[in-house]
Amino acid sequence: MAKSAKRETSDLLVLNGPNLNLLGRREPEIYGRDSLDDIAAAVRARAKDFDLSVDFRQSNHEGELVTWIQAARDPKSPGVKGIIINPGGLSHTSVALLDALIFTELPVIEVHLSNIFRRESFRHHSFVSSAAQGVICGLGAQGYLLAVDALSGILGAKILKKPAAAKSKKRRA
Ligand code: CA2
Repeated sequence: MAKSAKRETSDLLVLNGPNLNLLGRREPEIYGRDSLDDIAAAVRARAKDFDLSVDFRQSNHEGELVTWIQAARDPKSPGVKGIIINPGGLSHTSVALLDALIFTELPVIEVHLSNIFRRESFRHHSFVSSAAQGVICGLGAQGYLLAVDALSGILGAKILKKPAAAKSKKRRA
């Protein structure tokens, strides 16, 4: 393959489903005050601690999310090592997202800002969960950071720098 045709890919693909672009603007009592851009910046910073790069995306369209997930396994763009996904409302409806995630054979962590089990019963089931190695819900934006920690552990990523919390704990010991 010619050098110029080689596509750069990130280590972690972080996907966000419908309406998550509205974060920080409505319903802060459920979803917190952080915007999606705030969360993206925090995720990139956390991943950097593990020497991992991040491709952070949001779409209101199921098909677009499926296309992005499929591309993560494209042999022409190898490099995606794991997926973090908050499928939004599609969690509770989308077999297509489930199928696409299974197809990638990549480790997947599913994240929800809110505790879906304390909410309406239709939110208690997520189709995506059966493709996920782990599911984090109810911890707000911190859930995304915990998902980065979990994936870095799963991937055995070379830890160049430890997260600040771990560093200060070590200093106290
Ligand atoms: O808790 C989560 O992260 C959810 O995935 C969020 C989805 C919801 O349908 C899931 O059941 C749980 C909703 C995302 C909508 O986000 C908004 C943010 C601000 C204002 C309005 C919607």
